Amino acid sequence: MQIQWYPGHMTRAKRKIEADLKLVDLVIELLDARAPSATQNPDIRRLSKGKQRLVLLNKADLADSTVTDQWIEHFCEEGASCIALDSRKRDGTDRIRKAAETLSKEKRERDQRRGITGPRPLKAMICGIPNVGKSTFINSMLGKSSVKTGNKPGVTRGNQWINVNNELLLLDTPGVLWPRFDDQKTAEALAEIGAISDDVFNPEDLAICLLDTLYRDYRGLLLARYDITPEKLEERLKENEKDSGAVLGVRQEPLAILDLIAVRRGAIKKGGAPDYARAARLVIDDFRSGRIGQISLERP
Ligand SMILES: Nc1nc2c(ncn2[C@@H]2O[C@H](COP(=O)(O)OP(=O)(O)OP(=O)(O)O)[C@@H](O)[C@H]2O)c(=O)[nH]1
Ligand SMILES: [Mg+2]
Repeated sequence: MQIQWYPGHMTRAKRKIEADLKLVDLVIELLDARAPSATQNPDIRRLSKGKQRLVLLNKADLADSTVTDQWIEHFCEEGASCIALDSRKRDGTDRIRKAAETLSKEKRERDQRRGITGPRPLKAMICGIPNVGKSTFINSMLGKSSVKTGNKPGVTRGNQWINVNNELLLLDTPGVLWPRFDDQKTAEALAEIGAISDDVFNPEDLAICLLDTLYRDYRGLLLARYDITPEKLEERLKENEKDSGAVLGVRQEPLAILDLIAVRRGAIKKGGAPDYARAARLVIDDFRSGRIGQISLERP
């Protein structure tokens, strides 16, 4: 499956991020805890070189906590500060504030010594790909819903300063991706977690990719969610093989599982054929909202 998505507003947003980087003491980059590698924007990495960086693994409530711990270790080994969190809650805010203060202390003291500034608030830019939870995170730091959030990519459209208190200013930015995904595994993960507009890929193809990953890494959770026993799956695989013969190059299990999900959830068209498009959307939604379980798509 080929996926690319780089709408024009992202080019403008990237330019604005580049310009505003000069104004901040540090960059707080939100990654999705379920796919911390796929959700790292190489352009932002490049533009913010030389800036202090705090990595937040957001939506950790949806990810496999054992794998998240491995990612934290991985980022720490790289020399970054890294904290996992669920932005909809407020329990991580103190830790994050302290980490931001520690990271920017030296620069702010240096600026003051050079007479560039007097005592002033810490200024941090919040960046990350679309829908990763940047605005939700800012609201949690504020303790109230002040900036607009929404469960689709592209909610925030311009940079906006938020005064958390007189000591901390956060810059909310629009989610940006990069012009070409060299690796389609990255593009698939981005689509699976909802960072890419649902209009630019075929949900059935995406659901098959997702089911393939889940069947490999989280078989127990997947089969339990849809009441699929190994016997039922075996039976379905045999029926499908009889009907169509094995399709070369395509793993049969994800297809058979999608069939069984369609039946189980009543995603059936008039005439009795499975409604694959509906079943696919259902699986993708279940995954995105954590109903299949806590799942990580990538390991360090
Ligand atoms: N489960 C879970 N959902 C979250 C978390 N953080 C944010 N969300 C949800 O993710 C969706 C996107 O959140 P936003 O804060 O609008 O994301 P954004 O990064 O600002 O998105 P853009 O402005 O489009 O770039 C919303 O439905 C949030 O409720 C989290 O830690 N856990
Ligand atoms: Mg936003």
